[in-house]
Amino acid sequence: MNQEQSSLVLQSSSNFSPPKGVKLSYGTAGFRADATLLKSTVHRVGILAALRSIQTKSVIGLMITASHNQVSDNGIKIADPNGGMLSQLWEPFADSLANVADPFELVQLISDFVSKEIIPLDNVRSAEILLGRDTRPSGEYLLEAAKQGISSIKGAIYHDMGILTTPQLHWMVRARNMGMNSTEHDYFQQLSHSYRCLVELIPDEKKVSKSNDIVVVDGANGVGGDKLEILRELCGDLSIEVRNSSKGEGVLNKGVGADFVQKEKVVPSGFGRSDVGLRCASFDGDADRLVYFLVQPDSKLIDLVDGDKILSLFAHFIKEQLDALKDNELEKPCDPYHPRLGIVQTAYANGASTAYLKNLGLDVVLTPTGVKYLHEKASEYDIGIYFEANGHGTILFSDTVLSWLEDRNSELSSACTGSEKHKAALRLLAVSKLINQAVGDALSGLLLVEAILLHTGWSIQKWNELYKDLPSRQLKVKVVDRTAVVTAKAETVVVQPAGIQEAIDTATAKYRHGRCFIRPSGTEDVIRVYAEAATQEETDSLANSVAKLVDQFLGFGSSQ
Ligand code: G16
Repeated sequence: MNQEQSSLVLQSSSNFSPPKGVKLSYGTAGFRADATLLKSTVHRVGILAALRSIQTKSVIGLMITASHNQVSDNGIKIADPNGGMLSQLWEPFADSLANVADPFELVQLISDFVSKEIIPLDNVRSAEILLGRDTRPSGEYLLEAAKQGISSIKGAIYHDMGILTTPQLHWMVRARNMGMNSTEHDYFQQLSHSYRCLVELIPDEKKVSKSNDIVVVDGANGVGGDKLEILRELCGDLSIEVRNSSKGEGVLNKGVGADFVQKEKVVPSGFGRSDVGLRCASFDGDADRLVYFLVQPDSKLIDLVDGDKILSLFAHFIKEQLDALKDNELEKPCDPYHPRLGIVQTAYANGASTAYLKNLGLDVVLTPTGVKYLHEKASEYDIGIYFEANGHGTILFSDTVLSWLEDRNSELSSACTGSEKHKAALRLLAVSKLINQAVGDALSGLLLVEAILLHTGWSIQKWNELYKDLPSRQLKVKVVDRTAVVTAKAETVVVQPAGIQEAIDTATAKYRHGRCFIRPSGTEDVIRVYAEAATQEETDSLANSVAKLVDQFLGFGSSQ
């Protein structure tokens, strides 16, 4: 790194000293902490994004958001050239960058990394970063910090895309790097067009009047509801009522939103007795998660239709289309290519969902929590469907399967246009355009769920009956140092601290159909506890007893 560049970084960084006595780490989805601690981290991630852009000769995205966390938190997510999360190979650099205190050491760290990665800093033609933020008030000053970080690398420029959902920004980055139209308007056009395409492909006999069939959406008091209102106008007769948009009085994620609904299994603010029987859905704070729910007759509790159920609905639909496309043995020549359909879940997946998917004959694999892991695994299939129970997921289509579908489409449109086989190819092509190929996206997920429900003629109740969830419970335990917990086997086993896994096993063995695991959260300063058992009472009892163990081994002893 030459003298001029070193001085630029040094000068810019002098306005952004890291907070003393705080260690920040790149977690499940980037950096996340109380917003007041993050200025220097965001500034430095601006530098990192510029370097990544130079190295990959591509556009990179930075999204200022803390997603499902409380409004006083904030964070930063980094979108790589393909629109996915930052390459895991760069995470150690991100960690060191966030924590180095001395400005000269910071310059040295960057200089060493630039040499190691052979990043041509002296000859920067273009480095381009797209910036987005959610509705948090702290987003404004953090965005400014990111801008200054980017500008401290010579030749790097940014485009401020304004307030967006996280998946919109990831989509834009991917589209830009693929040379496609990439504005927010293009995003809305692509989603609404492919949704309408799917609806037009519904067989006439299945088309029923749905004029009073409404979906009521909780926008978590964040950006998602606002964007959905725009999208709704482009989707024809899709009837959507948005509540808890960012324009109301409510606080972001407080008593509302996908994380609240999924974890607490109670009705979010703004919903109640008049919603009993209606199809309801919830987004999280940056609209990368989607869950559905039904308000129970007591108007307080809900029947949760979570990410696992969305995954099952998608898997059922995709498999149906692939089956329709199979040539029967009498057809000559018989197409030898069969796309591999794979399902990716985490340990949080309800046991009943995994059993259902395996029963459909599907290949199901588990990864650790975090879209970065699920996405990577899903991309190994021709069509990979991944979902976390919390509602974060999408469907990935490989280039091979897309060109096969295009070929089948042209072949079938001349031979047997309008046949079910032809429509199956068209439906899969429409799904590949509707569902976000970069990251889980509540807006595109909602449109696909709605299109599939129309296609099948299923109510939410019928969809919910695909399988019956095993009772489950999730708890959070505040501990002294959550990094003391180290897990293995896709987070199903704790290897550190010694002895705790044996204690968890002993507790679990006392319950019928008991299953329990713990893991450190990568977005909040807590240990998460997940339990399943034969009844809700037994599940709650198991979760509580393991939470006590966590507290005894690692906590403040508050539950003793
Ligand atoms: C992020 C990740 C998700 C993960 C969630 C919770 O979601 O993108 O993959 O499931 O955090 O992670 P943890 O249990 O480690 O706190 P979001 O929507 O908060 O960005």
